[in-house]
Amino acid sequence: MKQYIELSQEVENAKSNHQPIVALESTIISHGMPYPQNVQMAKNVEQIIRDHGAVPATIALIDGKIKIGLEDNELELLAKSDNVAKVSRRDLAEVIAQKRIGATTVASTMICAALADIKFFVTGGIGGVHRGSEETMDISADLDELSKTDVTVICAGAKSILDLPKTMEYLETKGVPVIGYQTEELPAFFTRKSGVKLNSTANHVDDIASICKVKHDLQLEGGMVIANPVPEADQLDKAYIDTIINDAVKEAEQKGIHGKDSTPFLLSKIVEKTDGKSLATNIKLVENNAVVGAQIAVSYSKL
Ligand code: PSU
Ligand code: MN
Repeated sequence: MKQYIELSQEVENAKSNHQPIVALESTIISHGMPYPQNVQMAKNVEQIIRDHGAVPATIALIDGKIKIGLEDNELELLAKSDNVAKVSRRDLAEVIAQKRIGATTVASTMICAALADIKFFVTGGIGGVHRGSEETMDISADLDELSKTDVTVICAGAKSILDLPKTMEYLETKGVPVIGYQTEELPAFFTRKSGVKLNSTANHVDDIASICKVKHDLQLEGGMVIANPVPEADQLDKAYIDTIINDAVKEAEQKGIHGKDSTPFLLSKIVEKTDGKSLATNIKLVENNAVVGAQIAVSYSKL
C-alpha cells in the first residue's frame, strides 16, 4: 500500500514531530471554484491552518501516487488544468493505475487521509441526498464514506442544491454523528440556518476533540461531521440565494445533467448567477472552517 502514498516534506516533518495535521480536498479546487480564486483560496486556507498551529495536507492524485500535501506548482496544476478527473471512492484505483491527475472529493479525501493516519479534514460543504432523489437515486458517495471511514469532516453543512432533511435522515440511518459548532441548526452553506434541527451542539472545540477521542478509543467505525456556520457578516440573503439555487437546479434538470457532473454544474451556475457573490461567501466559509478545524486538531493532539 505504501508504494501509492507520497507525503510532502512538510507533512513528513509534521508526522515525525507528532504535530496535528489537517487534510484538505482538491475537488473544491478543480471542480468547485473558478481559476484563479481557487488556487488563492487553497493557499490561504493552508496558511490559516499553519497560523493556528496545525499542518495542512491537501490531497490529490498525481502520477500514480496519492499525494498527501501539495507543492505550490501542484496546486496550480489542479487549479488550472481542464483534464483533472473528479475522483470519488469508485474512481480511486482507476485514476491511480492510469497515472491521471485526480482531484479528491470528500469521500476519497477521507479514504486517503485515513490511509495516511490523518484524523481531521476541512472543506466547504459535503455532498448529500440530491433533490428529486426519489426519481434519480442521486445520493453522494460522501454519505456512505462518512459511515465507513474514521475521519472528522469540518464543513459549513451542505448546500441547499441538496435535500437537507433527507441528507440528515440518511446520516442518522448510517450512524454518522453531526455536531453543530455553536449552532443548533444544520447550516446551509451560504446561510447560517436551514430550518433543520440538529441532535447535538458543541460550543467549544475542546468538547469536539473529546468526543473524537472517545469515538476513537471505542473504535467506532465511520467519521463525523462538524457543521460550522458561515460567519454572520459573510452569509447571503436566504431568499436571494434560494431563488438562484432553484433556477440552477431547474436548468440542470432541463439539460439532463446527472451523475458526477451534477454538483460541479450547479456550483458553477450559482457563481455565474450571483456575479461571484456566492464565490466570495464560499471562500470565507472555507477559511472559517480552517480556523475551527485546526483548533480541533490542536486540541485533540493535547489529549
Ligand atoms: N459541495 C460544495 N463544493 C464542492 C463540493 C460539494 O459546496 O466543491 C464537492 C466536494 O468535493 C464533494 C463533491 O465531495 O462535490 C460531491 O460530489 P457528488 O455530489 O458528485 O458526490
Ligand atoms: Mn451524485
